[in-house]
Amino acid sequence: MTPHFEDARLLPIRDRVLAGERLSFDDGVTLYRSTDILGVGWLANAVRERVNGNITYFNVNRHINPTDVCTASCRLCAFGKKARDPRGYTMSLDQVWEVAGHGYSEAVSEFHIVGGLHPELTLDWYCEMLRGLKQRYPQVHLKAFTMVEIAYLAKRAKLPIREVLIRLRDAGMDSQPGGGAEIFSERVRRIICDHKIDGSEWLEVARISHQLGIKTNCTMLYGHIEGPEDRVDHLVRLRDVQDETNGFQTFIPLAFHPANTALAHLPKTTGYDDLRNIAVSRLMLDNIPHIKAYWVMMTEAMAQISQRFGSDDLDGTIVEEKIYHDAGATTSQGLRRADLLRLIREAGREPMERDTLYRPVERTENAFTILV
Ligand code: V47
Repeated sequence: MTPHFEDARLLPIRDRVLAGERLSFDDGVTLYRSTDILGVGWLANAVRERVNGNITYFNVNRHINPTDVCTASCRLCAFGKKARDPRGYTMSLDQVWEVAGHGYSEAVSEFHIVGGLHPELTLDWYCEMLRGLKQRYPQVHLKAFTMVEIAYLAKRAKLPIREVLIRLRDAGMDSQPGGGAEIFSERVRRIICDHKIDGSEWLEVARISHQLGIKTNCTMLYGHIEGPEDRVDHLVRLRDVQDETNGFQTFIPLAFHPANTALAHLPKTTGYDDLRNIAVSRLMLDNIPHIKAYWVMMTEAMAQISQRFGSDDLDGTIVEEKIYHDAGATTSQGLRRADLLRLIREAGREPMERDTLYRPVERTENAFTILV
């Protein structure tokens, strides 16, 4: 049974979605311009249930940000600090290893590790950090370093991207998070993050990671100065790379949080736009298996509802989040496993704890087993 669509422009798109056909650039723009959120959401939910059934995934993870010192000064960011800024911090290796252990008794299955582009920390330092983590927490998956950090380390070490990835992988990097993609449009990028690698370079690092067998995530930062065409262009460029490599596991739309950034005059995104981004990305990214509703960014309430608008993953327990909280997020720093279970069950979905590679995890109180 299909619902009544208020927006007649959605009808040909509905036919293509139900026939399992790929949507075009223009379809994407139409979806973004439509205010028929229930129509767009219904279509996205149909795809979500086709791809992931009734399951909503989550994991038990911990974020680690070894430093917020950053040579870039992106207008979108409230996290990075200049090397001379007394508010900045850089952990020693011992501190990283110790912080990683806070909450370890809950049997964390993933460390999510990202940080600023530090002018002095070397590739060897990061390799030693990974080796030390693997030695101390051998069963924890290390999801570490955005494409931006990889490109920066390669530049500083004067090594090819591929070589840097191989060294990090050999030291223990198991996969990579999807951050730093922002929005690929050069016009927008020049304004919000002109110190970062450009969109083509971001995609090229991802391509090389995938060729080496390293799975990654991907993101899009929306709700600043981009338009619907910029969003669709971003999604289509990710979809094109995925056609080549099949290395992206999850897409995470990230709502811009303006507080404490150089773009603090911009308004926050609305609930409508947050839901629409989940839904449109589910519809456009027909070759990426998972759409994550990052609850820190969306709020727990919106992340929960988004499970009926295209998302099938709520991320994890996180424990200590810094990037969004520096930019004014009022959500909690972490959730307990029981909280995530409740958010999923009350939406009528079936919770499945996963590891970073989406293998089901079986858990006793303080330990877990990955079921292959
Ligand atoms: O790369 C930075 C964004 C990203 C702001 O891969 C901001 O599983 C909003 O990538 N307002 C980091 N966004 C977060 C991220 C992520 C989160 C959860 C899961 C995964 C994953 C990845 O946050 C940055 C940037 O795009 N960001 N500053 C800000 N003021």
